[in-house]
Amino acid sequence: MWIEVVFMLLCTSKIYAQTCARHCGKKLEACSCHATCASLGNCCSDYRQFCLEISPYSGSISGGSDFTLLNVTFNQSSKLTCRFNDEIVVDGYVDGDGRGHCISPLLYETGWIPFDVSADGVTYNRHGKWLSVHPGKLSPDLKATLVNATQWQYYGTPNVSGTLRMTWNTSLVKAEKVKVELWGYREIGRPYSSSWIPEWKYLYTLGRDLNNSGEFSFIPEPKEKPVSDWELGSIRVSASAEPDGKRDVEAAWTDDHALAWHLEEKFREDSATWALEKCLSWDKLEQVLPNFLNETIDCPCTLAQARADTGRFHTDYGCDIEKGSVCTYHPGSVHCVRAIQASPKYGAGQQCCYDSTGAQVLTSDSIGGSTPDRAHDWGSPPYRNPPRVPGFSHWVYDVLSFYYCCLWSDNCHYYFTHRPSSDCRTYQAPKAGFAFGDPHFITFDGSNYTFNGKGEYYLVLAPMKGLTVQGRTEPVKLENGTLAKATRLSAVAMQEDASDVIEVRLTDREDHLEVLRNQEVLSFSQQSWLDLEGVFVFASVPQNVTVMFPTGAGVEVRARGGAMAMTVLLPLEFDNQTLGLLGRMNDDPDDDLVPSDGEVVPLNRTEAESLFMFGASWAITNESSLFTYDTTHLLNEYYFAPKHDPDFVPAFSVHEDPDDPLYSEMTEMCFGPGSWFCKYDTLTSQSLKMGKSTMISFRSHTAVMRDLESVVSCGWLAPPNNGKKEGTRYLEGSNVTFTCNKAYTLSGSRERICQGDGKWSGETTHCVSDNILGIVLGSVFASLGLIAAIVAIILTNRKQKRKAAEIFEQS
Ligand SMILES: *[C@@H]1O[C@H](CO)[C@@H](O)[C@H](O)[C@H]1NC(C)=O
Ligand SMILES: *[C@@H]1O[C@H](CO)[C@@H](O)[C@H](O)[C@H]1NC(C)=O
Ligand SMILES: *[C@@H]1O[C@H](CO)[C@@H](O)[C@H](O)[C@H]1NC(C)=O
Ligand SMILES: *[C@@H]1O[C@H](CO)[C@@H](O)[C@H](O)[C@H]1NC(C)=O
Ligand SMILES: *[C@@H]1O[C@H](CO)[C@@H](O)[C@H](O)[C@H]1NC(C)=O
Ligand SMILES: *[C@@H]1O[C@H](CO)[C@@H](O)[C@H](O)[C@H]1NC(C)=O
Ligand SMILES: *[C@@H]1O[C@H](CO)[C@@H](O)[C@H](O)[C@H]1NC(C)=O
Ligand SMILES: *[C@@H]1O[C@H](CO)[C@@H](O)[C@H](O)[C@H]1NC(C)=O
Ligand SMILES: *[C@@H]1O[C@H](CO)[C@@H](O)[C@H](O)[C@H]1NC(C)=O
Ligand SMILES: *[C@@H]1O[C@H](CO)[C@@H](O)[C@H](O)[C@H]1NC(C)=O
Ligand SMILES: *[C@@H]1O[C@H](CO)[C@@H](O)[C@H](O)[C@H]1NC(C)=O
Ligand SMILES: *[C@@H]1O[C@H](CO)[C@@H](O)[C@H](O)[C@H]1NC(C)=O
Ligand SMILES: [Ca+2]
Repeated sequence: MWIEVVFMLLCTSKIYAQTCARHCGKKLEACSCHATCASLGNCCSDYRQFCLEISPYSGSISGGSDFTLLNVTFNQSSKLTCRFNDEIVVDGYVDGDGRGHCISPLLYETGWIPFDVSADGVTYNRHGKWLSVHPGKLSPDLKATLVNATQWQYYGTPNVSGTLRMTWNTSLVKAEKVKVELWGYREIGRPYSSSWIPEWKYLYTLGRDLNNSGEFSFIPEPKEKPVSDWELGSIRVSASAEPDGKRDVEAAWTDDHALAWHLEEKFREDSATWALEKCLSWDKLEQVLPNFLNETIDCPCTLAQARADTGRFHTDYGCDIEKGSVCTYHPGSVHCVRAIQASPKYGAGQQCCYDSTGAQVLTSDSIGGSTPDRAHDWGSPPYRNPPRVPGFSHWVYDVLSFYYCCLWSDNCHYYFTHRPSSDCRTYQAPKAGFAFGDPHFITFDGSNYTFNGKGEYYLVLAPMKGLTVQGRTEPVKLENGTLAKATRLSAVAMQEDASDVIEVRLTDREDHLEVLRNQEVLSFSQQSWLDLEGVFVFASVPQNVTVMFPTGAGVEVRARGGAMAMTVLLPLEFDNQTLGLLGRMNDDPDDDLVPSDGEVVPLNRTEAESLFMFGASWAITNESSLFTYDTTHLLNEYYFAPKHDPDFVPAFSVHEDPDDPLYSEMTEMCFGPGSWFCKYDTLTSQSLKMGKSTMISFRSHTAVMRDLESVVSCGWLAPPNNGKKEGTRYLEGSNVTFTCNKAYTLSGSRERICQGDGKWSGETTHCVSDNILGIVLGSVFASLGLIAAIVAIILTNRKQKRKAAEIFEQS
């Protein structure tokens, strides 16, 4: 209550707006409350009307989740409806306790979708938001499962038949009797035009009046056209009482999948021929669709790079080394990543796969190679039009065709012609800036310093790129409760252009981070990945948070031993664009420390005070602050206090005293590179634990820097015609050797080595036939063949012309 009083009294618009925003769950400027003292009372008393809390707050993009409206009761005669995105109206109901429920609808987009609630079907006076999630990022408990996915995938191909089985968690459908329906997905209209739209259709019912036992088995029959033309879809389990094919009813959906099991009889008779025909027509289509390949980002050269460049690449859930994933579509690979951002014009995606030695796997060498995607699997804003529909579009343009060409028939070369792996010759690793411990800073250019100011500062300010990262420091508490003369990082807040503001802060629970979006705490209980406005956030455990922006900037936050460590990863496009505590990024460590208003401070440890002045100059203001001040402590210490506390004078140096009881353990623990930071932090905080976490953070940063080191790639080498090559690594020092088939002689280099300048040693390798006569005769026959072919073409052409003329005359 005291806080509300403070708000009333001070009536500062920023804090006021933040309060409203928190309550309304909207962006500051979109908040329906107005920033005046008079309306404050209104906002606070009836904000529940504006911002419904719901449970659960997220579900599949396919819809069908029943969610409860919390903190509001309805009477039984209410006719409840929910309206999503101002257009999709779904029925709700009031349960026995007077609590309202709605069912989430099918949405062709992911992220937060606003909805309004009406108790009379006319006035929509309550507002909330629903998080729509990509099926691949949804927890498996929230969907129906295809048991033995391989059997479903290949059903109807030679030797794959039998009974198909699926299961679901019965709590997903609150009904005794259920039915099982098949729904199909396709995209219609002219590609890359506004008529290109998604279509989602009820096809037929597989079973009805079944006990809701959580399990369904059936022996699928081949279907006839036109139903069998639906090759992609998903199975829905819903209450038997609902009419067939009714949209947006409570349901459990399976993952989208290729409907091998219901394709026409012809597929079962000869699946390879059927699939080849499909593969060829996809090949034709691809030839006329625009080429997106030069728009996608190049793959990292090594597995280490791919896993360290977390601002631009993220684990592909289908092939994840951490989960021991079987890489179904990428045999021979142990881990794949996807480019996080879709390409700007075409919404295309990039995927990069690596083998157990850490080398990239290329489609030109292996069926398990990395492949780019016409449609990014995760979709891309504005999402609702192909090829940007999350999940579905990717299936249509990149996955079904893989089934046709590679899985159901053996014609993968067609697929790889249009989806060749990117090599890594133009890949450039990002640069990393780092803040950790009692805060020490390692700039993007690798210089380091310690700054123990207390306040809120710009860590990165890159106005031309629209990126701001701010950090808050607070004094370290000693074990006996007094404050040390040192600070630690306790929160970071960031934004790029007009994105949602993301804040990550330490909480009272040790090593648990809290993430706020526009001043409101986010929950990661249902999924670890959130698609937000202009930013993605990933948090699989409470200690680790990754924030990813469209420019490719990434921020990694770690809670470790009571302190926060933070890495900012910036692509090279940020060169010359950054200022702030992490320095001016331009490959020159000597000019890193530019105060906000002045000349470069030379890095010189003996002048801790001038460093302190440098740090202080980067204090933010209340106007520029991205932070949330939602406790009296934060209000007093940071909002109504100088942003850089002039009264807080840290210890500029520490004294190592062999009589100190911590001394021996400390020297044992703090060794090697980074030991200075470890000792400093142990002594200022009088805590071995703090020193230890500093040491771990430093080593973790060193490992990331090593992983990001640039690697020279010479690019793929083709095997010679009539010969073979050995070796599929193309990085500096790699060695590729060539041999020729019998009756051919090798010319050029037998062995080529990738050199430091990115060029292969030696010369192009050829295999020359030993039988010169063979070549001469061969070419004679070839010429004869050519003449015959020309004659044949002329004849058929004539025939066709005649035929065309006949048809023309008839009409
Ligand atoms: C809303 O209801 C939930 C659960 O019933 C409760 O935990 C929460 O505190 C309530 N929120 C408000 C603002 O009353
Ligand atoms: C239910 O609500 C409506 C409108 O709010 C009201 O007119 C009606 O009297 C209420 N019925 C009961 C049983 O409370
Ligand atoms: C899955 O189905 C395939 C194809 O029918 C079969 O070969 C395999 O044994 C099945 N696996 C399991 C675990 O049942
Ligand atoms: C199917 O099974 C037969 C007999 O076991 C075998 O000869 C054939 O190779 C199998 N076909 C495929 C595609 O696995
Ligand atoms: C089914 O879902 C409920 C609620 O989400 C959960 O508590 C339960 O453990 C789940 N059961 C199974 C078998 O996964
Ligand atoms: C990609 O290629 C197309 C035509 O081939 C060209 O118009 C376009 O500028 C290229 N884009 C990039 C980013 O190189
Ligand atoms: C930090 O910078 C100092 C010079 O200011 C240098 O001697 C030291 O090696 C650097 N430490 C690390 C870990 O880079
Ligand atoms: C707390 O501990 C520090 C260092 O161990 C010491 O300097 C300080 O006097 C102590 N304060 C109290 C109140 O005991
Ligand atoms: C969290 O981050 C640390 C350090 O970067 C890493 O070692 C650890 O594996 C991460 N944990 C998870 C679950 O990703
Ligand atoms: C950064 O600025 C320096 C000096 O002004 C210039 O030489 C360099 O090319 C710039 N780098 C980029 C990437 O713009
Ligand atoms: C650091 O500053 C001190 C005092 O100004 C000066 O004597 C010393 O030479 C400087 N050291 C370096 C490496 O610039
Ligand atoms: C290249 O590989 C071949 C065969 O593995 C080996 O004999 C040769 O010594 C290698 N050359 C170099 C320079 O590593
Ligand atoms: Ca620099």
